[in-house]
Amino acid sequence: MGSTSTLDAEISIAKLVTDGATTANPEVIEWVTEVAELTKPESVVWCDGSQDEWNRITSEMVEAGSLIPLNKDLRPGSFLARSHPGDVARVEDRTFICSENEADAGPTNNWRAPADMKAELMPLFDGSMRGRTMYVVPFSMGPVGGAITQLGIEITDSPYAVLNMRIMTRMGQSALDGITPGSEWVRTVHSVGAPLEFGQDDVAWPCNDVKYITHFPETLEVWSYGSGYGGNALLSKKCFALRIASVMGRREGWLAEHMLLLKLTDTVTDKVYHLSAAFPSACGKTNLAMLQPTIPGWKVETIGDDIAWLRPGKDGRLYAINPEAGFFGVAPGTGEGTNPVAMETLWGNTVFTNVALTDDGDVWWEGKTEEVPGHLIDWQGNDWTPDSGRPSAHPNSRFTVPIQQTPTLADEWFEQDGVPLDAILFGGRRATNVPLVAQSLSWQHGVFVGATISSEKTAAQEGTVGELRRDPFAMLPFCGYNMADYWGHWLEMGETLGENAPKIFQANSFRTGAHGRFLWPGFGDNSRVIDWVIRRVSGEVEGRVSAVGTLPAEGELNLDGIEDVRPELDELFAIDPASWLAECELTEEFFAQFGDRVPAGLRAELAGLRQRLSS
Ligand code: OXD
Ligand code: MN
Repeated sequence: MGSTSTLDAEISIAKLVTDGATTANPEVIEWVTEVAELTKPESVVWCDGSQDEWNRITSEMVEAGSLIPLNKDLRPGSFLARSHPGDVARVEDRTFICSENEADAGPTNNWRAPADMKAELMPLFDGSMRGRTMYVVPFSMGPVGGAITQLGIEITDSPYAVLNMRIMTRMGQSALDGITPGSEWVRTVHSVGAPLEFGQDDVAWPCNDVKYITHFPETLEVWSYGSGYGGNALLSKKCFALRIASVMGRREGWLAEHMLLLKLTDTVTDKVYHLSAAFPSACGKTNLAMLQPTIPGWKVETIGDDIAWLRPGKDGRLYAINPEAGFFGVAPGTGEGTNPVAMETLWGNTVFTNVALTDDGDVWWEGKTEEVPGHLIDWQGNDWTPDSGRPSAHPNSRFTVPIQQTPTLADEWFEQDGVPLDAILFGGRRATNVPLVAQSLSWQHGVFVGATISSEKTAAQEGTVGELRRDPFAMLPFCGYNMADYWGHWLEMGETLGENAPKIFQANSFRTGAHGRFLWPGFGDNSRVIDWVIRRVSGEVEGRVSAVGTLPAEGELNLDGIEDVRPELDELFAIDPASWLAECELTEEFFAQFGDRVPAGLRAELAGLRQRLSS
């Protein structure tokens, strides 16, 4: 009797999957059926990415109290979501790389054996979608059919995740049609872990105290449980486009990077250049992605703000795409003064999460405007006034917005096979040592520079102020395999590219002088740094060689209009051998945790740096 009803239930779940299926690919149907049989949803929806679907899901969520529609005159087509207060950010301590061998995950990742992790996860996913709709979300990272593009499917029980995936990826039927029998694609499963048993009422933001963000690089799978938030739930982003893709890239000879991507046009010669840049969080990455130059002669256009995939093209150069289709940006600190382009981008069609609500049905966050509203509803739904003594928006509150709304979007975002890269920039937030800009002495030296990126801890972070936090290639939480092997892969890419390799630079606009005063104005004036970088690439300027790289020679950095910075130049570019040598000790300690997997080339670079500093 019992086994007959189990069989009946399985048949009806399989029927739920096949009834609405919009593909005939048996591999997809089989996988979706397996996940449905495990998670036991009430219904299954195959998403097509259409406007109708968007309208239907947003209406259902508004009806259910999970989305607040914003004032249609002020912010058309836009919504506010408020998360559970315990589900507001990525959970790095619950993020796991489940490679067969622990050493392949490396010392900077949490590791679990794949079989052990599956054994731990399956009971949690068993019935986790009861009473909910299971959405099947096919998506393309990059233009469908492009040379660098990859495809995936996210199964999720979160309609909030579906809406965000529609903004962040090319989601829908054409992606699904690209997944053909035998082709490679990434399988991702997401459940908020909040089944609705026996018709129980839902809450506005379902999630679970228990969270798992797990990656299976050998089988190209992601399983995420318990969180509805950002990088934990939009599995195309950090999970696929960085952690899984970095492993695919190593296997197949390309790179998945935590980099923004810019198009730069010299308006005098019309010559076009492309630059990608890796920055740890809180180092002005979004502002640089939407840079408004303060010097004439350059048009700067946005291709990407967070992730770039880089692959050698037929001509031997390194080509780049932004695999994403939207921005999932941090709201606080984004304002008319700091990033007018982002503010214009957010005119409508935006999902806001954990920002404050104004009395006229618009959104606000700290830094949006200089004038602070007299009354708001804060991110937790409570009344707020300027003397409440707490921020109105969560510090990690976000906007999700289609990239195509960016006024500075480059046509090259649509480019099927990507753009050729001329320069790669590594940034950090360093009060000391690191000069405003330096070109690496070779590709190998550039990889050493990327591998040793660091930021000084600020008062907002745990640990001692001034202590260095290493964030190699800004990939510390995002590299899906052993970080030392990743450096090795970068070195191999350099060998493949040879003379065609982009030039590598390091930049730091956070150097301070006496009393912690910033020496460089930053923001739009970073166009002056980029101007020098490109003039180095084109061979227009010579630079001067120093122990840590090639610096701008006297007069090469364009300071027109900010002549008051001139007296700071010595300090901005000062290289103090003693403190650099002390930093080399720390680099040696940092490398030591990777044991003999550190490529010999990087050890040679450390030795070379010490020698140059001592001579
Ligand atoms: C992001 C991050 O959200 O890097 O982009 O954490
Ligand atoms: Mn990021």
